[in-house]
Amino acid sequence: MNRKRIFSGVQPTGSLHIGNWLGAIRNWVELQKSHEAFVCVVDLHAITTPHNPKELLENTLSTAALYKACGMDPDISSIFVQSHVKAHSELCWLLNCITPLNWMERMIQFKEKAIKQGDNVSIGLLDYPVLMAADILLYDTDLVPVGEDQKQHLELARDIAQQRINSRFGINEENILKVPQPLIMKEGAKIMSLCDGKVKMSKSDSNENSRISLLDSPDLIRKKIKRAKTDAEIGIEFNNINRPEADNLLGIYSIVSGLGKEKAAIECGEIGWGKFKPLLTDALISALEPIQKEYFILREDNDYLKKILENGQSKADEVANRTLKRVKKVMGFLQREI
Ligand code: AQP
Repeated sequence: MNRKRIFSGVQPTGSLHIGNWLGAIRNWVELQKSHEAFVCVVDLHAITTPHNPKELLENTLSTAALYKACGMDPDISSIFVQSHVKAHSELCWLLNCITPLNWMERMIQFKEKAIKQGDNVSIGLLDYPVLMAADILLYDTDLVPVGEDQKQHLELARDIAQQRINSRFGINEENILKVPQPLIMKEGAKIMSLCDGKVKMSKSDSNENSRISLLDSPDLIRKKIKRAKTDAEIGIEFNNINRPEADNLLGIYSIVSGLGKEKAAIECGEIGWGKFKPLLTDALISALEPIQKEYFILREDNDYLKKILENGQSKADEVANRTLKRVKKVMGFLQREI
């Protein structure tokens, strides 16, 4: 039986944090057991805001190593670097030419990131969602596991596939591109900053204390959790709109402790922050320990890591080139035999 296919990726824009893990990678690890998974390090996306070349190189390798350390299995899933599969850039160009500009100007993430860039907004930043559409559509993806923040981009990918390719170029109502579905996980869908429970935890937040990175040492985790924003109430609870920090930190605890929401809410419902913070700290340190151990072993052997990425690339190339050929054919490009 054909397994349904998932596609996803993380930008190598910095050290991955627990939001990337709990909101994305952890779900891929579960999904790869029942789905065919294509996951890549989306390095082309990482240059849509100003970047440092040395950091891009290091972050690309560390992101790939973290995928594996978090449990992605290169024997059953394709793990690769986006820029190694040339079809991503080529399909992006084709889609650029048929996507209306006003669809792009509506994108919330563009507006938010553009404000931070001031006068230095690149065309790439505006084009980010079209590249993301190309990424997804190349693999005839059935499901895209994404955080809530990416829902609008996925909607755009669906509109491009359906309204701009299938409706315009499809012959005999046959779809050229598969229209993907979002897969938003309830738990961990949005992990918030440690400094403000209303703001998403993010790699690019200039305040390091706003996030727990997957490679933070136990001491650093302890310090960051100690400093995390709290309130004056006793009892750590979910769903109180006046207590976003309690909701966020209890949510993180419920996942990393393995207790789940119900049991975590009972355990922490009557304790104060002074008792809760050490519980959360210990649970985080224990959950990250095996990931960090495997990560540092992997980074000792960059050749092995590069081999994983090469194998992933060749599996990805095969599927992506087939889709690209199909799109080019219906758009009227002269086909080459080789
Ligand atoms: N805080 C979060 N909570 C839950 N999921 C999150 N994701 C990111 N932050 C959170 C999910 O991780 C995947 C990859 O994200 P990305 O790095 O490609 O882009 P991003 O969403 O822009 O992540 P950052 O950390 O905020 O990066 P920067 O600061 O570089 O922009 C996605 O599935 C995302 O939902």
